[in-house]
Amino acid sequence: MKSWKILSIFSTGGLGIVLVVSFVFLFLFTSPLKTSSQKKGKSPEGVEEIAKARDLTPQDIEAALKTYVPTGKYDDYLMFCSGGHSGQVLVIGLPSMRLLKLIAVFTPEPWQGFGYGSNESSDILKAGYMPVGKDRKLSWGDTHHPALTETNGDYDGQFLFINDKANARVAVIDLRDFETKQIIKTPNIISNHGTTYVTPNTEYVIEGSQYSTPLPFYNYAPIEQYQEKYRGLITFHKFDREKGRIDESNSFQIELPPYGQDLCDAGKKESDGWVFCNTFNTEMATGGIEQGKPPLEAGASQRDMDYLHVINWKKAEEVVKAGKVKEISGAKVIPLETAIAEGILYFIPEPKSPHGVDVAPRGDYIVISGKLDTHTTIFSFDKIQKAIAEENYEGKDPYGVPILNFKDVLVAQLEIGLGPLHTQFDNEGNAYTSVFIESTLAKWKLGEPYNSGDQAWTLVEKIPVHYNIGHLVCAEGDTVSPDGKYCVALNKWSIDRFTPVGPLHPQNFQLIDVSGDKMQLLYDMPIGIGEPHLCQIAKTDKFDPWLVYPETGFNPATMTKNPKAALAGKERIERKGDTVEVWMTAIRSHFNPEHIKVKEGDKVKLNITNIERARDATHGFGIDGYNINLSLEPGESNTVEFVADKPGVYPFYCTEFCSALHLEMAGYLLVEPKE
Ligand code: RUQ
Ligand code: CUA
Repeated sequence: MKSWKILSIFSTGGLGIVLVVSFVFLFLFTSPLKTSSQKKGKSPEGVEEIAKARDLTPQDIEAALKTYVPTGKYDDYLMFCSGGHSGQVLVIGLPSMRLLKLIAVFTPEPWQGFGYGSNESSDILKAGYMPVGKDRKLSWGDTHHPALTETNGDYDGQFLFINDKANARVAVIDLRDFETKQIIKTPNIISNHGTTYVTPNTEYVIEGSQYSTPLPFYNYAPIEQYQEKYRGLITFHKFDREKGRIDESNSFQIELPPYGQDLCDAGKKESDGWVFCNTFNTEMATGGIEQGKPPLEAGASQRDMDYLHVINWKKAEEVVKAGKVKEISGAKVIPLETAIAEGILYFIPEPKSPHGVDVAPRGDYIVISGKLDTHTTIFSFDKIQKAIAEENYEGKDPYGVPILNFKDVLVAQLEIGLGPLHTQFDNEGNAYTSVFIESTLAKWKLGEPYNSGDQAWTLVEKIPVHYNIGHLVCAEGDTVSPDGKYCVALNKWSIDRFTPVGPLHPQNFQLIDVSGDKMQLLYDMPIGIGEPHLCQIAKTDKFDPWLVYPETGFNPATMTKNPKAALAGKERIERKGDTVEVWMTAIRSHFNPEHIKVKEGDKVKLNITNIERARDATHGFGIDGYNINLSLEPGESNTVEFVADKPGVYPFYCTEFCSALHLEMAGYLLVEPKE
């Protein structure tokens, strides 16, 4: 009995309970210094006794109090994180750091029934396949950068975008039901990285390419012709907020030199209308280590400076409207010469293999960090505008793009540590930069008008993080009105932070309280899913998700009521030739109908509706042996089509533990042999 109890605690309780229980046991059996209650064989009682028993410092206790969210209470913030190679998005509550949801995006996901059988979610996935041959199927994605929709530069909680670096795709998630609605395979590029970022009113979703390839799509050119034939591209995906979809017919691309375009950020407030993108490899190295050439990493790191791309997207929009574009693979592309001639593209030298570029809350400063540098470098938008107006260039790059004078647009360079990457902001004029090589988080002060006098452009504090911090994210820290309060260090390595689980270690998200004078590390969250990159944190009250679908028979793929949905009292099976169409309802604890009789070779079309209105009363629908698997949330209608190509008897059942008689929620697909 006793061991059963312990087992059930382990299987149903949270990590916290497991830790408490294991510690108490460890303590009881190993500690020579037993407290009074333990001597009597009891667990430690009271804060002091527990703290002593668990060897907790006052700081640990403070951290625990700051992150604990009691049962039934909600988190203050939602954090949306890329799920890396899982091709998914993770939704995490702050400050508890509890994983609330995993959103299926680029990869089939069984629990949500995303991408199984032939139905609408599979069609969403399919729309993102590579347009070669017979649509090359893609069953993974490498998500990097989520972006919440913005209104006036602030998160509005309506939609979320995320990219797939591996195949140059962008997805749209609707935050009414937290489900993926659209996947776009971007024309003319095969990899991306500087995406997704949105303009301040989500006019466009910005996507920079990364590894240059020949234009157009799938064109071949020998690597020796890299400089002439290979190109970078930036895509502006037009977002139609009414429809909740990217509108490809109003999207456009700009041709760029074959430099490794990296991350981007949209200007805001005074710099609205502009986009800034980093590059590395302006050397245009292509590697070739096997031929005794320097490896790509060495070739791409020879020059002291690469080029920050400064792009006037409002101008580009006009140029597209005026028709000064080439059509390549169905996309409108502004040629490089046109971008230069029309004043759309400028370069600024930026130090040492830059990575992050981040625009300050007022849109006035652009912060750049060089991966091989010890500084972050800050440019002024005003100075950039002045230099452009005065045509004050230090020269042109080999493709004719004007290069502004570094010194003329520079405001400050701050020594913050080796390997700075990304920067976020708070509500008190502070910036926070992740320092990868050093494994620290650096807090520093922006200059006028955020801070004045000796305060301006000063390093305030650094704290160690564990380990190899990539991105960091602060509460609403890339908007026009950051919240401060929390930052999360998104660490690539965890090394010794967690109980070992084999050579592939979890990553480590570290929650940091930035509200006081000193930064305080509050919580380590192991991430054992994919390799997350960026997250965004938004106040919970920005979201207003549905708790059940608004009408019975609702189709999440179209976000409207499906006129053909199966409804209560209208369940039936109809045959037309060799097609059998079924209208089925699901409610605790039965499907109706329960027998589906077809003939071998029949096409089966199944319309199923969950007719429950109760919150959380989800039913699943799986047909054994047919790889069919749906999740039906209350009100949801879904369809699935398949060919009954194998005779036999196939049970179908509800895959969610929905009720006491959940096991009885089942039926049979009976496939009669032809003869
Ligand atoms: S980046 S490696 Cu966002 Cu620092 Cu993708
Ligand atoms: Cu419905 Cu289990």
